[in-house]
Amino acid sequence: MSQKTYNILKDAKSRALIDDETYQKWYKQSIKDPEKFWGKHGKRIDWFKPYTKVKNTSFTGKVAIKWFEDGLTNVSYNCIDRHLDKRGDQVAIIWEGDNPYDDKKITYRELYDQVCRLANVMKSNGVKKGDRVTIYMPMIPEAAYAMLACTRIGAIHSIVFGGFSPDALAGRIVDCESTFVITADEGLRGGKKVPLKHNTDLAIEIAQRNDVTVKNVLVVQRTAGKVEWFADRDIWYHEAVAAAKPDCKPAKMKAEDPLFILYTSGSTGKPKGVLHTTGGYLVYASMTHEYVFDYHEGDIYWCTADVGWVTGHSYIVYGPLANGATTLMFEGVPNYPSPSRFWDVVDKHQVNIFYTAPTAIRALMGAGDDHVTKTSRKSLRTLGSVGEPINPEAWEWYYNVVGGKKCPIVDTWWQTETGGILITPLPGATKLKPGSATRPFFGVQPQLVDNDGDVLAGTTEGNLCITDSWPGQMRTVYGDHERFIQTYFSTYKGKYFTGDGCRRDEDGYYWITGRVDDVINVSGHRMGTAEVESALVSHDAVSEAAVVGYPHDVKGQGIYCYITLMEGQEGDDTLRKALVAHVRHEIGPIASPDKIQFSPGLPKTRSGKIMRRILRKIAEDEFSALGDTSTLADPGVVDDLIANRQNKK
Ligand code: 6R9
Repeated sequence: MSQKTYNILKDAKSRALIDDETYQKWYKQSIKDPEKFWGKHGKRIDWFKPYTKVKNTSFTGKVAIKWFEDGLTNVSYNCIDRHLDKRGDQVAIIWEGDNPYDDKKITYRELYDQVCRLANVMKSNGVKKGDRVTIYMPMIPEAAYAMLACTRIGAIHSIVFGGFSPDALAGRIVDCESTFVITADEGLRGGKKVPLKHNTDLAIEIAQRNDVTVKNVLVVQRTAGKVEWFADRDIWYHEAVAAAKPDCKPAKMKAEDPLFILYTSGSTGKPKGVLHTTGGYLVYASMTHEYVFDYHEGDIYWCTADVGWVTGHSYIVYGPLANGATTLMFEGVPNYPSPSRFWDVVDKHQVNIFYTAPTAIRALMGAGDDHVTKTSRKSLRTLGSVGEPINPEAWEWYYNVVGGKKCPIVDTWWQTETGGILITPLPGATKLKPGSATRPFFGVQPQLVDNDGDVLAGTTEGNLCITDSWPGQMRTVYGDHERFIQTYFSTYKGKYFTGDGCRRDEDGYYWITGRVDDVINVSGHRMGTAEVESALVSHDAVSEAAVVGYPHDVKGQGIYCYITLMEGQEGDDTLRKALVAHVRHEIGPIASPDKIQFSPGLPKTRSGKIMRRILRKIAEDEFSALGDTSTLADPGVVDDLIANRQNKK
C-alpha cells in the first residue's frame, strides 16, 4: 500500500474554488444543519416555483426520500434556456467522432433548437409526461438531445448502453414498459460498426412476446448503413426534426417527479431500474461537477464515459450543462487509431479537465509512455478517475506521465444509486494519496460497520454505509419499492449500504477496497455474477454454473466461470468458444467470460450453497489459503478444481 502523500495544492490553491479551510467549514455546516446548507445550495439551479421544504428523508420503515419537494423546475431549462442570454453562442458540446477527422461544435443556442424540435417530435407522436423512453444510442450529440428532450416534456428516459445485446435491451424495455425507442442505424467505435437498429428490431420482437408494444422507433442516421424499415413504426430522426417547430415550452416538473431510470446490476436477480428524480439530482450533479473538478467558467471539460452509464448522465450531460460548461463527447475508444488518441484530443480541443476510468489508464500505460509524451497536454489542469479502485501504479503513471506532476487527480467514488460523487478529493483542498478516494463530499456521512452492523471507529476496515440522505440519492427501484428497501436498507437497518468494502486510515481518508457482494467490476462495468450464471445455464450443454471475479491486469477484474455440464457433454475448447458466444449474445460483449473451467462438481455446503469463497481463491490461484473446507459436502471436489484451474501463474 502506497503511503506517499502528494501535496500539490500550491498551484491549485491560488485559483481553486475550495481550499481546505472552506472544505472543513462547509462540511461541518452541511452535517450540522443539512436543511440550511442544502436550502442555500439548492438555489444553484433555477426554480419556476421556489421550494420551501428542503429535506424530508427517512432510511427506516418504508424509506422515503424527498428533497425540495414543493419546488417546480425543469432540467432542460436549467441545462439550456437559462444560459441563452449570457452564453447562447458559447459551445455547449464538442463532439469528437470515432474518426479523428470527424468533429462538430454545438452552441447553447443550437442545443436549444435541437432539443426543442426533438421534444416536439416526441410530443406529436404521443409521448407524454411520465412515459418511459428508451435510448439506445452511440456517443453522438443526438444522445444528449434525446435525454434533454425527454426532460423538457417530463418523459422518463432509460438509456441502455449500446454494447448490450437485443435480449438485454428487451428486458429493460419490458421492465419499464417503454413504448418509444430512440436509436441510430449503426454505431461506430474503433472503426467497427455496431448494428443498433437491427438489435432494436430484435429487442422489440422479444418485448412484444412479453406483451410490451413499442409504438415508435426514432432512428438517427449515423453511418447510412442498410437497415430494415417498418414504415408504420419507424421514423427517421432527421426528417422528423427538420419538420418540427423550433420552440417547445419546458414542462413544470415537481422536484420529485422522475427524471430517469438506469438499469444496474446487483448481487441477485435481474438488473434493477435505479430511479432518479428531478430537483435534488440536478442540484447534486451540478454542484459536484463544479467543486470536484474545480470547474471554472470557460473551461473545456471532457469525461470519456459513455452516456449509457451513470457517469455519462451526471458528468457528460447534466452536471456540466447545468453549469453552462463546454462538455466534450467522444464517440470512439482510447486506442483508435492509436494509443495517443486521448492526448491528441486533449491537445486538439485544449481540454482543461479530463475524467476517465482506471481500466483505460492501465491499458494506455501498457502501450508505453511515448504515446503520451509526444503530445503536449499543456492545457490539462485537473485529472479524474472513476469506476473502480485505481491501483497506485496506475495512479502514479496518470499523475507523473499524463499530468506531468502538475495536475491533481480526483479519485471519485460513487455509484449509479448515488447519482453523483460521494467520496473524493477537491483539487485545491485535499492532499492526495494514490489509491484513496480521500474524504466525503459536503453532506455525505460515511460509516464503516462490521458484518454484524456494529459501527467501527477510527483507523479500521469494514462495510461502507452512508447514514443520512444527500440530494442526488436514488429514490426507488422502478416499480419495486420493496426491492429498494431490501437491497439497500435492510442489511444494516436505517443505513444505506453501498455494497463496497472500505478502509479508513489515520488521516480519516477512505480507501475503497471493492465490492463485498456478488457484484464484479470488469473494466469499470458493474456486473452481477448471477446474471452471467443465468446466461450460462440457459445454454443446452450447461447444468450448473458459478461465476466469480479474479484480478486482471487491465480490466481490474476478469470473469471466471466454473461449469458443470449436462450428461454426455464434452468440455473442450469448441464448447468454451460456444459458451463465450452465448453469453455475448445473451448480455453483450462486456460480459464475455475470460476463463471457463469445466468441473464435474462445485464445492457446496451440506445445505447446497455454493462456496464462492473457495471458487474465488482458486480463480486467483491462491488455493494454498483456502481456509476452512470442513463444511463442504464433498471435499474431494476441491482437489479436482485445483488440478484443472485455468489461471495458473
Ligand atoms: C460511478 C460508477 C459503482 C461501483 C462502486 C464501486 C466501484 C466506482 C470507484 C469505485 C473505487 C472509485 N467504484 N468508483 N471503486 N474507487 N473511485 O462507477 O457507478 O457503475 O454503479 O459502479 O463501482 O465498487 O460500488 P457504477
